[in-house]
Amino acid sequence: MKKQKKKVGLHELYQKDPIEADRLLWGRESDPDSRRGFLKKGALLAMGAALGAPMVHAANFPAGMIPAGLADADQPFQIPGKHPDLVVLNDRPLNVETPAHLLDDKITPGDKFFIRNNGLPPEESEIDVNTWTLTFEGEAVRQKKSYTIQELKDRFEEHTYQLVLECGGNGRKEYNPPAKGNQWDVGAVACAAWTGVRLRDVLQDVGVKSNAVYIGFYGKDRHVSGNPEKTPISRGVPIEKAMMEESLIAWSMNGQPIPYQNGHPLRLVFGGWPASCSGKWLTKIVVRDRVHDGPKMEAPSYRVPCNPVAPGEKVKDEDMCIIESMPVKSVITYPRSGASIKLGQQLPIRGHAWAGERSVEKMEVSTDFGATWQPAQLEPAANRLAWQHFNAKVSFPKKGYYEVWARATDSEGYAQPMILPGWNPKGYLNNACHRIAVKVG
Ligand SMILES: Nc1nc2c(c(=O)[nH]1)N[C@H]1C(S)=C(S)[C@@H](COP(=O)(O)O)O[C@H]1N2
Ligand SMILES: [Mo]
Repeated sequence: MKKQKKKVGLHELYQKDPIEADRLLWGRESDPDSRRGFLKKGALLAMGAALGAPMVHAANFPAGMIPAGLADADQPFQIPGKHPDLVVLNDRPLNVETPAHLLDDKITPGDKFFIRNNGLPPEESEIDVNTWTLTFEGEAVRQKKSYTIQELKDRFEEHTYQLVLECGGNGRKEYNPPAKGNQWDVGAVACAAWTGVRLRDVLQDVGVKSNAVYIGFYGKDRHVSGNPEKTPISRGVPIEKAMMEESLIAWSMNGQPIPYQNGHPLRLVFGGWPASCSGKWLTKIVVRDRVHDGPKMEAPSYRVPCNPVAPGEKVKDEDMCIIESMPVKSVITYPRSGASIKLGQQLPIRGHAWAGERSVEKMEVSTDFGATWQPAQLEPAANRLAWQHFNAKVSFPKKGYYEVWARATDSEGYAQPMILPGWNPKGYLNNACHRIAVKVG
């Protein structure tokens, strides 16, 4: 059976919030008070491309209105710069995942990189690479200090690492009883090559006191309520993780500026930890003398029961523990689920595996629902905290329906479970084996 994709249509998008819809689609800069707006050059080009011809009198076209040329076509809306087949789970805030077969690249390209926003990104007019500053403060810095992006580039050594970012809620849709939140399938994960400076080097320049326990981030995105006093998300990591070699303040993804929705012009990247730690549109880092307590640090956000619970059980906030390193996991990126082959043909299988702070030691595939497993070839990681690629060839004894399951085992001997792992109230950390359907005819 083919999975039902949720696509948000243009009309639905404009009905909810016409101004935000304009912004999403065209990057229209609008003044929320007068509800008027104008389109920037890039937006005009995008609009022209969608309409099949440039809109000559665009300056007179009212904000918040669907061009008739698009309103007739009942097409789903597309996010500028993103692949049209990404799946939109929510449009306010924007939450978009990548179907497994689109994760086939060894390094995830920007247009296929998932989006998980907790609030509304800064307006593009608020993003000026030349004046953007990152400020360090908090109980455990020797002095408050700010850097422009150029200063970061000039003063510190540049590093590039391939790092896996996976949302803590990736795989949530399988949990039963269901957990509230984005019903991610398997595609809230990606591994790109990130370039920037080590957070450690900058922290050392700022001067960190011995009482430092945690860092926290602040970004330039706004709360969905529109209340400027509210912060959509401010999470962080323990100082030990902040000081790791691969922990970056990045300005580039795959040699390009970071895509707008993924945190342009500056973000944190902490490979192997819930991606919620990796602050986008980064403007401030606080060095704390305690566990950071910004929005979505506190229970039950990004926490799981400290001890296993029965499905559906209520868990007290004080019994919820912060998620740190993510568990071992893999995804089959070829073929796409639903593939058909002829009897006698071998089917090539490929995908990626990752294991939080650990490495993947072994990769296996099964075509008989886990009764027997055959080893897959597993490549070493490009660097620590990057995902590893695997491939295998499988064959089938007779015509019929099969599933290919993939199972990774990490360097400590922990393997992915074949069925759902421990239920938890917020539906985090589902690392069950990925499976695809195959018909042999
Ligand atoms: N400023 C800011 N940083 C943020 C978020 C956000 O909403 N605002 N979302 C976090 C969450 S929950 C995830 S999973 C990752 C997603 O990164 P991506 O959108 O680049 O895939 O960013 C994290 N950093
Ligand atoms: Mo997330």
